[in-house]
Amino acid sequence: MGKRNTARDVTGGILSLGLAGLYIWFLSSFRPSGIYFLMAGAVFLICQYIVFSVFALGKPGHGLGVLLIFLAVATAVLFVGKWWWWPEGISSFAPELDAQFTRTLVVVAVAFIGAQVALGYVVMRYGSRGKERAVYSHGNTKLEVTWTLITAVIFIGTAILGQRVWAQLHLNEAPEGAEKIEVVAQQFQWNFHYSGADKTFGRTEARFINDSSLNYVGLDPADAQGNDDTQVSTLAIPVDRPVELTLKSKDVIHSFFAPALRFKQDAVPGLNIKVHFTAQKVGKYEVTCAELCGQLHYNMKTFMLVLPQNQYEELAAMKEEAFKERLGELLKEYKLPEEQKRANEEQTQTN
Ligand SMILES: [Cu+2]
Repeated sequence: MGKRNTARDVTGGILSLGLAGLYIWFLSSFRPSGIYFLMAGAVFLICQYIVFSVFALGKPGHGLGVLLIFLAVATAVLFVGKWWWWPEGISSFAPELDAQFTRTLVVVAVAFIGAQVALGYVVMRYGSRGKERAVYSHGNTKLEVTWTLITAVIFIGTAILGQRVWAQLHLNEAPEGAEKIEVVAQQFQWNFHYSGADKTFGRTEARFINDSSLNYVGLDPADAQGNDDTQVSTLAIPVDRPVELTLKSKDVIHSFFAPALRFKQDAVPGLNIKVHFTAQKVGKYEVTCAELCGQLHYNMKTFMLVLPQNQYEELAAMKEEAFKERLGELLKEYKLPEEQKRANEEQTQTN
């Protein structure tokens, strides 16, 4: 790089940082979502590419190399900054799962940044306008054995570290006295089946399923044990008590995902998949379908109310009509964590 290019380098650097600042300001003040988020990202990248191509290191061929390095670092910054991150964890295993998530992310980040920076460097040094010619190498067995071994140790190591939480959630039986709720997924809604005051589920069968008469789960009208059962589209569970869900699907594969619980499990037609967890904080949380299940998949979402135990017991013992009415009231009463935060902020502002 010649001396006469320094001014160009500095100009390029300042322009690029300015663009990045503008981009971060735009994202944080307008919080664009979906297609607008993608469009803003594309415009930003194109502008950065132009800046790099024209100014970076005073050589047009270097633009791509610098862009690669910049992108790798910018990606890492987005993760470290945690601007788009998990909501607060409310399940007993959330801290362990978050620790495992961070460990995995760090390992992947080291590999990703290392590889992208190396690629950018090679593009700059040996690209079509670089001065040096690349030489062919047939590889180095010792090096390959070394990094394959290192990779294997790291990946198997992280898997062993994480398997305890995994087993606890998916393989172990639910603890004695767990509250049982059946979940029946369908295109495109969640149905939750409660056993009522007798704590015994009425018999269900596919031939009794009738959406127009609101019998989504297929309760057998002839079974007396089902008389006090309730079918609703919002999940209500007690706080600090193990809950066992039985996940079923009527049509295609869906996936029950409650980000605040750090919990995700597929619902597969023909299978009764039992899972269990304990929620530790009262409130209203989001539940969504995490498996692309059809045209209205995006709309397959609902809420989970984590209720104080006495409030839950009261609700769970109610007959269907009263249950639904009370659930509607509770849904209005409780707020999502971000709604609660906003309400608190407004409260402090008016005071
Ligand atoms: Cu779905």
